[in-house]
Amino acid sequence: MKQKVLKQASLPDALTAGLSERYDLLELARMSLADLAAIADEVTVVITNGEAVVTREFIASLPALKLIAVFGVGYDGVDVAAAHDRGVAVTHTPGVLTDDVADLAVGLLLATSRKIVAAQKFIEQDGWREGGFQWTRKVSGARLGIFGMGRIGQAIARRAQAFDMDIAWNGRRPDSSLPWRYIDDLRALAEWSDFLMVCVPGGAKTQGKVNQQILAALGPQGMLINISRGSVVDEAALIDALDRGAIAGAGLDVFADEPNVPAALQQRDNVVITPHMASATWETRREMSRLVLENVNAWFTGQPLITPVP
Ligand code: 8YV
Repeated sequence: MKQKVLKQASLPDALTAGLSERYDLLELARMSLADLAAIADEVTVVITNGEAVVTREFIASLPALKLIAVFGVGYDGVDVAAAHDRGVAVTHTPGVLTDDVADLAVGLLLATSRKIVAAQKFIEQDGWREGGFQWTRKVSGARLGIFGMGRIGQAIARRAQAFDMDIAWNGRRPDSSLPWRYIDDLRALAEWSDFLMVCVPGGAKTQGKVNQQILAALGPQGMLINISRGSVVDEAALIDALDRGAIAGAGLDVFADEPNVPAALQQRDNVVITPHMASATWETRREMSRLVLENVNAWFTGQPLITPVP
């Protein structure tokens, strides 16, 4: 008999198919509370994604649970402490998506500073016949402040070096093995930066860290780019800063309440928005799927997990 695996969030079709081949894959979205209760003590593995939430209560409702496999590098949606309290392992998909996220970060940086989306609208709305497009802001040689210098932050820094950008960063602690200047305080980093790039993980420790004060420090010429989690930025403060011209613009792949994007962040020529798609290329989604499947298979065959959350 196939083992029961519970799919708790949306996953790529190919991963769903791969899981269904080996396991009895149950979809939470198609189940009633009674359905769930009926199989709760047979579910040993839950698969979730980077956006969904796995609470302590949900973990408690599955007494046989042993593994939560996250399709994504960020696991801030999972109550990891609750999982570990219960002896439930958590895995994620680090590494394989680093390049894509860094690529989109640079894309948003360029699109925001050079107003690429507004420029396209300008042509489409026949503005060009009336005159030239507004001038924009230079990227090459500008100052890039990176908040969070993990794998993704470093990949962004390496790309930014090719643009001769001056790079500094802030994070939990300095790291002398890195070639980029550490600035001890986020506010000071924002003050120094032309572009502030948010790369820290989501979760309680970083909730609302980019607040009104940080945006004020970034200043009327500064631009904010966020490819991490919407929770890191105080979205109301960001909208207010944009309304008042307290910052010059923003490039955002993530939002506080996805998929709801405040109307106040839309239709602005100084804000570029994308639908949490930084890791969504065919190549990377295939690798992320492979890693999820390998972790689940490792669990069921008694092998060490490939990419456990520490
Ligand atoms: C995905 C992500 O969009 O890796 C992450 O943490 O947020 C993204 O790669 C997400 O996990 C897919 O649902």
